[in-house]
Amino acid sequence: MRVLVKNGTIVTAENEYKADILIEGEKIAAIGMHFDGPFDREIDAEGMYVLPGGVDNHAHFEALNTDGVTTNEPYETTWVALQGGTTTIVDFCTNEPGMNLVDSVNYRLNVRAKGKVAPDIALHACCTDYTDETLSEIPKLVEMGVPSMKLFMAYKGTSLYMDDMKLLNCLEAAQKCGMLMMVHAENPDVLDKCRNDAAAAGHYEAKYHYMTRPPYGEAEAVSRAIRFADAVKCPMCIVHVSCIEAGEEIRRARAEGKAIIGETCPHYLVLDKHKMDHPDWHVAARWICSPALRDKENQDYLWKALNEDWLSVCGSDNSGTPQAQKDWGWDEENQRFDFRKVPNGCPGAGDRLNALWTYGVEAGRMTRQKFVDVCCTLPAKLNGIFPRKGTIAVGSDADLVLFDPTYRGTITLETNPTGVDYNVFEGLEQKGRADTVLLRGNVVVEKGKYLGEIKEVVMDGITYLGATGGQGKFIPGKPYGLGYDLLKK
Ligand code: DUC
Ligand code: ZN
Ligand code: ZN
Repeated sequence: MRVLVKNGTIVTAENEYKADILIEGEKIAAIGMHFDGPFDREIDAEGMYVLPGGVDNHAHFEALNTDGVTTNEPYETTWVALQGGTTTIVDFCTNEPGMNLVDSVNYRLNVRAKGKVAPDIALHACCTDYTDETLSEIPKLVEMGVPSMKLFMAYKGTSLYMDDMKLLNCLEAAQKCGMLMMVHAENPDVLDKCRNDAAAAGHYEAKYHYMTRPPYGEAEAVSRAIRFADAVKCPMCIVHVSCIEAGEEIRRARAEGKAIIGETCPHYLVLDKHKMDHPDWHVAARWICSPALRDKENQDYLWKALNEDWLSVCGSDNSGTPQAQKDWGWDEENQRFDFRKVPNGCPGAGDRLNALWTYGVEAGRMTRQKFVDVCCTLPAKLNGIFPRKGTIAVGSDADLVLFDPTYRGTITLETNPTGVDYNVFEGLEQKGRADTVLLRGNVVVEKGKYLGEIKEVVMDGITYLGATGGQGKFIPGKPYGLGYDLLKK
């Protein structure tokens, strides 16, 4: 197939210019003007910005909770990411019950996700069951194209929790083979103390979720993680940074030349904690995620941090927990809602670009170049999939978003599907949207709609809005990504 995308304005992390893009097969063959036909297809991008396909650094599909139950939407729902302009998700592969990480990666790619993923998919390992084998698995994961791993400093008392010794051991092993370490940084004892105190005082409403996850608990864990990473000289990504206190730790570390990358998420940039004050607990539970949504005052800071690059990437942290599972918050025995029983996480892969464009670019808080950098280019560099992904260049995969800056709308579940039965951004104004999306040269979204067949998919007795025939490919990541470049400075 020879496809010409013509008359658009190409936007990359460094540049913006009018040019046509010639696609041959799955790759960008040339960028320029006056290409000779014939073409199998010509796509007119007049009035559109032509952006690299989005790369989502942080997606959870079919994630397992501590009992090995999936509390996240199935892979068939990943079409919502494509519809929102994200052509590659970097998904987390947790341990399957009783399986090591290497086998879990194989199981995820060959069983769970096989033939179901709509965008392309890269993987982070996510150690949720540290065993004697874990450290020797780290170089094997890297060889398999999984050059990053997440560890949880929170959730003490569960298999997710990594104490400081395990964390240090993993950092040492990762540093030897070019793996990036990622951490969920919250101090578990701070959380447990606050949560126990709230329950003892009879406080179980959703708002106690944010009241018992104080910013200092996040900041303390961020600061400890940074010290460990720096001591071992292992680059680290602090994921889902939600507040000023945690961001300041990262700003200082980067100013000192430490190889630390910060990630924040759209929900921290545009939503605040009062969403959880909703009088109906079913509704309030939708915004229970970790770290918690914060006071509005944090938002300006997070935008500034992205702009000035002490937070570098914006991942969705898509955790589409359906309402039926949010409703696990109902404590039948005591006949009351209990915020501690609600699975943590919000869906957001579909609205990541919409939120960043509307409240970043359109609001004058970031340039289009910066938008591309935080949503596409830096996440690809971080995960070792650049320049195949994350930019518009000759030889890169032809993942393109024709972004219509004139679109105006209001976010609703119908217009902005999430795969589950609610949208946490419901009611927000939206300016601009992905009009047409190409994945490796194939048009998969037109006029803002995914072209595949949408159908109901049932997983664990819950119905989701899925799509058939996932065309997504596994994109193996290379080790020694962006974090290691910082280390050399
Ligand atoms: N951490 C995440 O990254 N996502 C959902 C829940 C959590 O604790
Ligand atoms: Zn986390
Ligand atoms: Zn996450």
